[in-house]
Amino acid sequence: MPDLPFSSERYGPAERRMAQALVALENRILHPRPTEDCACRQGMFPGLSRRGMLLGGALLGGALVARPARAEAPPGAIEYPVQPDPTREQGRMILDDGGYGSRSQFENEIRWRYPTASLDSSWSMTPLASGQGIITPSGLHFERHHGGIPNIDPQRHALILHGMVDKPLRLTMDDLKRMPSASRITFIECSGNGLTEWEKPTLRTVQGTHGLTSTSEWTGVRLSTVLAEAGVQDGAAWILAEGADAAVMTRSIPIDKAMDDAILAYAQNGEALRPEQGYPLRLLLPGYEGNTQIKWLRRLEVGDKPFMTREETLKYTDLLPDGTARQFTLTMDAKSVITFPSGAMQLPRPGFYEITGLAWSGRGRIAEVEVSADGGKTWAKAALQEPVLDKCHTRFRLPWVWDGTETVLQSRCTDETGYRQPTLAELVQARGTRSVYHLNAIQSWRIAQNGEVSNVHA
Ligand SMILES: Nc1nc2c(c(=O)[nH]1)N[C@H]1C(S)=C(S)[C@@H](COP(=O)(O)O)O[C@H]1N2
Ligand SMILES: [Mo]
Repeated sequence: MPDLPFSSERYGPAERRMAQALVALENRILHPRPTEDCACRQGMFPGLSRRGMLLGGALLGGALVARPARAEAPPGAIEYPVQPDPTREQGRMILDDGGYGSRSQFENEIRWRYPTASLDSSWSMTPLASGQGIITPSGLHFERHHGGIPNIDPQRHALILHGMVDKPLRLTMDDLKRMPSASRITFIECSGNGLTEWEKPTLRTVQGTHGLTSTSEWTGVRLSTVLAEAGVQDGAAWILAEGADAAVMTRSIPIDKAMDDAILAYAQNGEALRPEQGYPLRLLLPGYEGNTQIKWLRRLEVGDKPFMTREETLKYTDLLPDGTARQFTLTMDAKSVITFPSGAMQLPRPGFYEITGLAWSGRGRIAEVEVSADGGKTWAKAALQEPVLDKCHTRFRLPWVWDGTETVLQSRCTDETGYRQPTLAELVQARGTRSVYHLNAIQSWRIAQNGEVSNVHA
């Protein structure tokens, strides 16, 4: 395993091992790039090996993976014979898939598992490089589980609301679905997104450096509706949210956020939540760090102060140079990244490319994205693709002609509050070198003379 140059106190031995394992995993997943010149866009992307798909889907240390019956097809696809000329024979019949669709057997993007020591507790990352528009397919939404994925029967699941309320409630899934519903499209980002990138450019792909964020349309009941039903008492200021998984994950949520735009979500992209996203019920807190958005939600307790759980004292705090720590850093700062071209890709030759990527902010809409094609010396305004939504991934685009010389691509965004994404140097200046979470600095991709794209600190 390569020895990574993680020197500071930020990484303990366990984190160092994890990061090393992740680098090794990423290397094994990626096909060696074909050496010949390739004019097609397809050839610009790093290949996924079938072995890589297995590794990405599961594993570290020989664990067996459940494979579909027809093992030749990538996960989520069914293998069919390819017709020599599809205009000369009848196509296959409908409902061959049992009534629930699958993707093309030629598409093989998958989530990668972040190799934590235990298989029960890990992250998986969204393949942002191949994403289009702003919605993440449900099957590619990143995951973070502290105690595995519980399998919950919705008939037996209920949400308890108690504490500083006039009327404690026990709500079944049916009760919740009878209430007025609300939908919104919003991102979730784990505040650990990018944690390997503080000191050295470490992972090769944008999936590795930025894949702990995804966007879905979420539907459920506004938390304010349920709180109004229960009657919040004077002096209430925080709400404890608790999950029904083996981690019994708990976080304290300010009551203002609960009253503002929090949703008790039971649906994702038009269907029930995926089990990995918290089926049958999760707390959705637009713009807040992922950890607060409790999945498999079973209990809400209204109180007058934060509950000081493990995840807001030991974890999810940011140690500062003076020895104090930032705590309850709940709102995710504005961030952007170029997804094409991005790390481990190969530009076949000089000429026209459309640079594209994603920008998002926990504070509101993205107001502006600028792109630099000269390592930050000059910046051009990128076009923002509609829809540009509040607290949501926003797609940006900029036409670019590469002249074939070595250069560095960067993007930086500004949100509607005027906050602008910092450089890594500015972020370290403000936070010091001991933070793990909340890295939102500008990402740099170097284009080498031979067209290779790599992750650099510039
Ligand atoms: N009950 C429960 N809720 C949880 C977690 C968990 O382990 N258990 N992980 C949290 C973390 S750290 C993140 S980043 C988000 C991830 O949500 P996702 O898996 O739907 O992407 O869920 C949060 N909610
Ligand atoms: Mo997280």
